[in-house]
Amino acid sequence: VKRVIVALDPARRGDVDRLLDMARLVCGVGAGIKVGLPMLALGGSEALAEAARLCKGGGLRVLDLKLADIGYIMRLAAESLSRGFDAAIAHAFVGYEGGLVELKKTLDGLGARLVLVVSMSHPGSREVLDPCLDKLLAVARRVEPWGVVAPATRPEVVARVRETLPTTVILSPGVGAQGGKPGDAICLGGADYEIVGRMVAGSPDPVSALRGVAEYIAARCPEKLLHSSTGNGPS
Ligand code: BMP
Repeated sequence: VKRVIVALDPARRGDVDRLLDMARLVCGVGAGIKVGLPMLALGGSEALAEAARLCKGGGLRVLDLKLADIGYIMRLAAESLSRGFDAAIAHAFVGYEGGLVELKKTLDGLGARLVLVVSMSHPGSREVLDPCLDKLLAVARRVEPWGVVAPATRPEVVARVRETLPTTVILSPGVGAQGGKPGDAICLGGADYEIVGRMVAGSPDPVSALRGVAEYIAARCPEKLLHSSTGNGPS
């Protein structure tokens, strides 16, 4: 079972093609790829469209614009940018009425799944998001997204999210460059996927780096990899 999603975040224009080429190699090894604002800013909507064509037939293509606006605007953004992606990420704090309910409908129409951010991996998440975690989880319960984002840097938060949302897919970023250890989110928190960016994409040998991360997780909790906790997670 593949559990590692690679984040493709170019730091300069020259990285765009390098990362898209690299993604073709890691598609077969990992669980999929994630692109977001750096790819849009440096590669334009063409680079996003190209990313949406990667990993066809195996692997998730996740669009991470972390949408946080009124439903109408999120709908316009999703309609023009999320075509071809399997999933798109938005912030849970936007709430249901006039916001996420509209985005979810739009994504349904495009055949893409919704993922909501309920907690983040950086230390600042403790200031506002974490004290509101119960409310954000309540939004998630109402919206019923396919997935939620919870921090690999704090597996205890992932575990709380898992407890509240037993059948929702959890994607956990923060592994490697941000200090999370591979396997913390899956093995200790019950996440379905770990998202890894720089640790893999910045390595001179991304395929080996990705294999290393995947094998490390598999050795830590082989039983978790055999059975997805949600039943609608990785297969
Ligand atoms: P890296 O492994 O290089 O730190 O990259 C992490 C990736 O996960 C980035 O694409 C970032 O946007 C995303 N991410 C995160 O780091 N923390 C969050 O709380 C939510 C994210 O989507």
